[in-house]
Amino acid sequence: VRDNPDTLYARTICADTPPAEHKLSQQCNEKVEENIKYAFSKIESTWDLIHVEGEMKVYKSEQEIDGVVCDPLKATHTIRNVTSQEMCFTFWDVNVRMEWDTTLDITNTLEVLSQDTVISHQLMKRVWPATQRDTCFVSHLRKLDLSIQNTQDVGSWLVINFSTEHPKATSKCIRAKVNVSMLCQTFLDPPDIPIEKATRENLVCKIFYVAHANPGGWVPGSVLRTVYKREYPKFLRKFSTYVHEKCKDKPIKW
Ligand code: 18C
Repeated sequence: VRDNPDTLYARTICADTPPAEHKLSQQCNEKVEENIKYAFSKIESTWDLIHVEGEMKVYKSEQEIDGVVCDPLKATHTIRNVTSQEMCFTFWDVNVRMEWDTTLDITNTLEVLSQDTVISHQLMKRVWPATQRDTCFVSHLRKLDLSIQNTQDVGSWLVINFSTEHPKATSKCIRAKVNVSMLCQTFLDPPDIPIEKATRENLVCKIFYVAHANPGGWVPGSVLRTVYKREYPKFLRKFSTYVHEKCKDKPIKW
């Protein structure tokens, strides 16, 4: 079974608590599977390493759709002292998004579909000379069960942010389309320490972040690639520090 990647990925979505049902459940399930594949797919020769900073590595794969730069971005990172749940919950929690996402002017929650799924409408900061962009996307938090992969992790979580339409999502901006995911796994260091004895010092969190973004209209490719090369590492740095600081004096959330 473990040699068949499709079986492997399909089995990973069976978490212990089933996610809540709502009108976009089916689409969430499909996007969860798709993004688990993206997270664990090997970095092939089509990917360029564009940034290295300690444990953080950021890759892009050059892609244009109808002349518009839509480069998929993939980043891996490892940070200490936090769990996968703490990382993913914070990434998903709209109440704190403006505290770490410095690319945004506004985030608005248009609809709460369930306790783990919301629809967000966001205005991004304008980058001269391009027209301002907005996004409207479903944001879904999911606990995973990766035991079939026989990894040593003690907990794995995923957030997916994928574009949708909503009647309340109105603006004069150009609508960008996104399919973004953050998958995190918690490991213990040393690996054989009993989980009930673990402190924050024993936590290691591995992060897989993948972004597929279509700017929704032409922007100068060189400007976009320059902005991406600066903004994605900045986001990973800022977000990791934010979660680290926020959790350091709190009980561990497994
Ligand atoms: O994942 C992140 N944030 C999530 C929660 O907000 C969510 C957001 C996804 C957006 C993904 C990027 C969409 C890009 C659309 C194209 C914009 C074109 C702009 C024209 C530029 C010439 O999942 C963290 C996302 C970190 C994103 C980094 C790259 C985004 C670049 C867009 C630039 C806009 C602001 C730049 C800030 C400049 C400050 C002076």
